[in-house]
Amino acid sequence: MVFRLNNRLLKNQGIALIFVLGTVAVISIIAIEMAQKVQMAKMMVVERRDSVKALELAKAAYRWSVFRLQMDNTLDGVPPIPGTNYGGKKDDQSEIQWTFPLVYPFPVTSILTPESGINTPEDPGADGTFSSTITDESSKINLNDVGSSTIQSGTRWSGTASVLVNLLASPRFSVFFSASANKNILDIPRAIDDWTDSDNQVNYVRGGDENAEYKVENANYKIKNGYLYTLDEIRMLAPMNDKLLEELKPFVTVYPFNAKLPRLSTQTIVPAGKININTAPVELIAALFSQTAIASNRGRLECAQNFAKARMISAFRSVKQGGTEPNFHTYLQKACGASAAEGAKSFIDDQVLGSLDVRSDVFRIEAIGMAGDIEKKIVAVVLRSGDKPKILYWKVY
Ligand SMILES: [Ca+2]
Ligand SMILES: [Ca+2]
Repeated sequence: MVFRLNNRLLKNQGIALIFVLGTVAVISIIAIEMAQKVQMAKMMVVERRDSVKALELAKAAYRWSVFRLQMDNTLDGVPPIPGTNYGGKKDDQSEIQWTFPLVYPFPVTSILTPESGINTPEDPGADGTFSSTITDESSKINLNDVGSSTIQSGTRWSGTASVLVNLLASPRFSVFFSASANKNILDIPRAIDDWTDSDNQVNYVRGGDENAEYKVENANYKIKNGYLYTLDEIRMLAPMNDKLLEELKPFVTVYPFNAKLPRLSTQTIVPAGKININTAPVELIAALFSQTAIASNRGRLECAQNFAKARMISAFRSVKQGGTEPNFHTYLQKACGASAAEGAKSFIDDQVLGSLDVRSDVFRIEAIGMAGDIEKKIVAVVLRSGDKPKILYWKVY
């Protein structure tokens, strides 16, 4: 009997112990979970704080970049100083401060030693950092200016379209348009032309449905009939492919354009963007020259290379004949053997001349803010005009 009682007592005690242990385990799990939640909440607060900070820093970097561009504009108001690179409205890569990346905190040089008496902060980047770069979009071909207008005798291509065709005819792109590839260089401007104009008729044959080629893959496909908003959009053009797009990217842009004005193929194209001869890549300069004036690819490239050397010493101040020296026309006559004789073929077609400039108006700003482990990036494209820049594109990453 006693034994049986003891046995039951032991059993009860065992059950109690299991209860206690069970409770302890449950409490421990709750405690650990609570601690984890608190930790996570803390991390989220820090992350949110850093995220806000990083975005504000990126915005500050953007504002700084805009300020630099405006400052450059003000400096352009100073009259040109003859024989020097100073003053006057022009933009070139060697002179202008916006071509250098900007960072914050500003670099502290080693001359600030303890002996100098100036206190340098222990960790200047502790409160976050930013960096920004400005690149020139006016050094490129604006694809939204590529198009044709119907005139009585046929089709007239815009100057910008001619430059694109010349570029595509250069050796760099020959692989894409060989006879075996069964591709015609003109397919590209033709496709852009009908993509952006408001009608549904194929312009170069003056008839037929623009969508016909696209409907082969998708019966319901309708092309945009509006301006290109991004570069990647041109991948959707029927004659475009990934490799050609990558090869083209350094030379082309879609800015600026005015989405409010639909493009009518019956009207002559007035280019919304101008190519800056002081900053355009050498291959693009070569594509400006008329193929009838300099017949060989080699001749065009050599002339462009010489011009690129000349603009490094002194930025060009005007494009058309008779403009302020250094002048593009004078240079081409001297350096590229253009005949000065009456009736001689002009080096650059009039249409193309109308889409050239010596300064830049459109810039891409990449502004990055960093705080803690968080990085925020703003990519913006701005049109520098008047007092306030016009934002053409804005995206936060
Ligand atoms: Ca169209
Ligand atoms: Ca059309």
